[in-house]
Amino acid sequence: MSFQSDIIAAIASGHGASAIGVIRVSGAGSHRLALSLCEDIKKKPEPRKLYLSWLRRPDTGERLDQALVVFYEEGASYTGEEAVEFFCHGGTLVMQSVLEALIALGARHARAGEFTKRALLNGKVDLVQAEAIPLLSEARTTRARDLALQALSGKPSKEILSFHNRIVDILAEVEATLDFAEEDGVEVDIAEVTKGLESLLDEATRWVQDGIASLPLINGVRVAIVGPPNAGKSSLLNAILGRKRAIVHPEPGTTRDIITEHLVLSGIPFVFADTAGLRETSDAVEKEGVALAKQALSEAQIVVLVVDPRDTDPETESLKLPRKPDIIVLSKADLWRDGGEVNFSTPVIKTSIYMPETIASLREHIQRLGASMFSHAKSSVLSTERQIEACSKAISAISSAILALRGGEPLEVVASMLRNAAESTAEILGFRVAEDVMERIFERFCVGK
Ligand SMILES: Nc1nc2c(ncn2[C@@H]2O[C@H](COP(=O)(O)OP(=O)(O)O)[C@@H](O)[C@H]2O)c(=O)[nH]1
Ligand SMILES: [Mg+2]
Repeated sequence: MSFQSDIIAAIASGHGASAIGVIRVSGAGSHRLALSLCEDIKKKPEPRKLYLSWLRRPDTGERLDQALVVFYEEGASYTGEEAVEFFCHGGTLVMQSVLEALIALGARHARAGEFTKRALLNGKVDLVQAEAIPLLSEARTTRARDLALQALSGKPSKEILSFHNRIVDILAEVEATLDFAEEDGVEVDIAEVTKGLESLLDEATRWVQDGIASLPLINGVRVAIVGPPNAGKSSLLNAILGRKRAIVHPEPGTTRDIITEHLVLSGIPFVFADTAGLRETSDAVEKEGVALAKQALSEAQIVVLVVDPRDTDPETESLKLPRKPDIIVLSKADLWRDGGEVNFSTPVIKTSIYMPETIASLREHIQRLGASMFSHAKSSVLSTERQIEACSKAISAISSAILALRGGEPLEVVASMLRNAAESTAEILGFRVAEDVMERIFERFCVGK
């Protein structure tokens, strides 16, 4: 038996042995395809009911598992298509054999994210909701989970859609003035339009600010550990993590690649990056490492400069960096005596990997810094960098439209800027705008006549 339509199948639960493993099948014809594996379901199954059945490959007669099977009708599944889910025993071989049997029957392997992509195409979710799904499964903190759940709920999408509609309304007004320039009584109120756009601008600006403040709570606050070679950076990362992650060696220039590690400190996720020691070098690989270190430094939200005060003056070293460090660590404190207090505006912490209390105080300091930088982030309408970028494009288009209106530029110019703005907000939700704008304009057109 083979099925013509594009039925996709995949193991939907995590890898490795588990109590239960889920296999998802989606596409028109998936019920019939799945049923040909189910020995115990004789009649047409009712949707959304669990059926217990032995699974047997029809082509080889081989028994694969005893599973719970649920059937979803078109329009009432995750993807919006006719779909089936198998709750198998969670053995790797079991799940793999059931999947292979489905493939042999005519399904094909789903591509990454394809179920969600189909859900998007079938209007089950918009792009903001779709993007919340990986955020949710990757959430490391309750804050990240809350933001993802909020995005998934569709509430932010509604706000974005209403924002988009307000732009389209204003655009329609401007377009109407253009279309009926000769007729009486059709003229846009410039002051009113400008006011409307200004309030949109304020709102979008707030969204972007909240989004930027929230992203580190999802992706992790980036902490770059930088400093000269042999200062003890890798040892410090290991000590912070409480396990040996980075290679530590007395020879300078050991760390070349960036080593990143996630760590949650009191509910705030951090991504620590151990970097190659910053120095001039002729070694090609080390040079790459130094370039990567500089990049990590520029992308970091918190920069920790590590120096062994016996070798390096922290102040001079600090000045060499492209940006001021947030914390200066004077390392290997077990090997030196205090030579008087250092007087910096930057907080200075003395550490030794052999003095656990110094590491604890460094961790606490980093945690507090992260909390002070990002804890104010409230719930955010925007939850990914892509959404923030698209919203920023809308902001600049709206700003240009306001300037054009103030400068008395032709309405055609204003309209084209507003069209750009509407396209950017539509991009956040994942739909094309041209059609939509046309429809809205057409609606008005009819009413106006
Ligand atoms: N005594 C002492 N030695 C340390 C300390 N931290 C690092 N070292 C040593 O300093 C050398 C360089 O350390 P490493 O972490 O590789 O430095 P990096 O090049 O900055 O990453 C190694 O031999 C470490 O064992 C410390 O707190 N106390
Ligand atoms: Mg190192």
